[in-house]
Amino acid sequence: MIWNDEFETLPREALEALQLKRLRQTIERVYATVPFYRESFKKAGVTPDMIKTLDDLQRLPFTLKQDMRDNYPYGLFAVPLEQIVRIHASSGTTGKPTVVGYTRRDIDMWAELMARSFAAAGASRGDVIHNAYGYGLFTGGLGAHYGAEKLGASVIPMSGGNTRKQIMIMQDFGSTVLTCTPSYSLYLAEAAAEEGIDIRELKLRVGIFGAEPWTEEIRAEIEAKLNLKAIDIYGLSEILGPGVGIECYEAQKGLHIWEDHFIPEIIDPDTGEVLPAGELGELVITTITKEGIPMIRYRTRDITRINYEPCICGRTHARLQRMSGRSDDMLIIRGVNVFPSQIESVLVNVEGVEPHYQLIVEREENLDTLEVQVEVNEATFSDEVKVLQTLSNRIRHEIKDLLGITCKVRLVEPKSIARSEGKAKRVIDKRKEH
Ligand code: DLL
Repeated sequence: MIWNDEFETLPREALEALQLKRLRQTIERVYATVPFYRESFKKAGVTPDMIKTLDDLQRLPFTLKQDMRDNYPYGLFAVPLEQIVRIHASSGTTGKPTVVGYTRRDIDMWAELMARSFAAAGASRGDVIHNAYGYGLFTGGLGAHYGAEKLGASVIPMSGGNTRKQIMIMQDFGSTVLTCTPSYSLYLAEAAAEEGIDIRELKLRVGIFGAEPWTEEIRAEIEAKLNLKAIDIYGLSEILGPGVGIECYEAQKGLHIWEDHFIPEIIDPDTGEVLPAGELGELVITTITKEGIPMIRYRTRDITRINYEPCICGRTHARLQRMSGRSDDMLIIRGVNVFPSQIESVLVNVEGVEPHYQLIVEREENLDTLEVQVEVNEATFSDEVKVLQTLSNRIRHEIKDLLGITCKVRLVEPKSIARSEGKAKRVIDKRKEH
């Protein structure tokens, strides 16, 4: 269902005119209120009056996560703290978190975009939305919560964790929509089975999964195991939180990025050059309606491509291909670029193993080594050693065929790899510890 016909189906020309108007207002505002932007624009020799077309955006410098860290905690805010009604932060793996602030209007806009996203995913009032994204500094929980209320659905604010209780509540309260990370949805299915409950029999019909990379293969697995339609949702705290983009129920092919609020660009991560539509590169986003912390050409590090072709759902907003990972998650193993998602797509197609895996990277005598640890299912686990040997050889060969690298494959016991209640940790790179 289309939530807001006025904006979601705007013809391209009108959409771009709106973007330009909002972009110019944003640039003027940040130039006047945020010293960081004024300085960086000056260094690039740009003043707000020079932004006359959407292409002029390319004259502006990028904003990096490091710039947020350098201005920790409130340095990039464009309004005084009295106007900020909510603060979130993303947990950096190293150092201080990045802090974001929302004005009252930002919160309303976010709720609106999340309601829009829920509607695009096929949810509506009357749905019981089981929200298992974590509540707290992480944007997932509250972001989805406000959107679900705005939609008019009944939201269950579960947050992450307490997995058994989640299953009981889903069963007793008749949850119809599940929101959590894709990895947690599989954990829920597994935990339900342990309780003797067939999760496929519950009322769940749609799952809205994001916050971590996942593959088409995992989608198929989730849809089969939970008996629902799995929709991909994208977002990041620096830009908004969940609801920057979402797949539509009709096509399930690419995430519509809400272009009346965000301008996407795809760049070559090495040169910073803007790439033509359809090419794979790093996503850069400019916010054009945010008040608290507007972001100009923010380098997301997420790798995708953009598609402006019309979609069968009728929305005119461009679509981003499913994220293939983050450029900073990309492993370089003996000079070969490897995304964890590439290994995942091999594993998910192998009979006998489960989609629970971890990649351990080490350096031995100056040589990178990769060990793929993957769980086998109960039936395979009790097979003879010879069968297991054949299975691990097969995985090793398939990875070699796809990526050209030799790795070690270790089949591990069912349920021995730690389950996550939020974002799954797939890579342990021990090289960084030395
Ligand atoms: O993960 C916001 C969110 C919450 C999105 C709930 C979707 C659902 P951060 O913690 O700041 O915010 O992490 C943002 O997570 O730059 C991507 O690398 C990754 N990510 C988010 N959604 C997807 C997705 C939230 N659908 C970072 N596919 C982003 C792949 C995703 N990666």
